[in-house]
Amino acid sequence: MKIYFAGSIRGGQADRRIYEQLIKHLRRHGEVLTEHVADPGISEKGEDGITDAEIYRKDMEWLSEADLVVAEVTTPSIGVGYEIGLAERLGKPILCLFNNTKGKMLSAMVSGNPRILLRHYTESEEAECFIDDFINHLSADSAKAKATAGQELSEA
Ligand code: 6K6
Repeated sequence: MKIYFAGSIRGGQADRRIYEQLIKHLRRHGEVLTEHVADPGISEKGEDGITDAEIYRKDMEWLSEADLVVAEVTTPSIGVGYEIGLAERLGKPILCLFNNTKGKMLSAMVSGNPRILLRHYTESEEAECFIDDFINHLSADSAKAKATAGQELSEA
């Protein structure tokens, strides 16, 4: 399973530690394509010779190949909002996690979107349970769809 994790970088890295924990947890379910989001030096890394155009191209490639998207949306970020919008357009299952304890307001473009599964949490352990539920339901749905398709083929 390929997982695209989105979290604020230039929007602010106040929640970087929580991204680190969530990414570590997501690794139990599959390959996290975007582990660098929790990298402490990431906002300065563009200076290593990787251009913004290359970052954009690579991230769009990863988003296209991802099976699902988990976005931590507590710190508002243009990049994360863009990724969520594109993931929706590509038909990817999306879980957004919002930390209630930080005194932030969530954009209505996330909270009002019926195609996004939004979960509010207070502790990272709670967010991890939401991740497990989200991924386990998706896996169960896909197993059911495969079984139905197999049955239809054998009846044809
Ligand atoms: C690493 C190597 C070279 O440059 C870097 C640093 N920049 C980024 N690397 C990878 N993905 C990025 C980078 N900047 C933004 N993103 C993507 O946008 C991530 O997937 C995040 O989910 C999202 C963050 O957007 P902003 O607007 O908060 O930066």
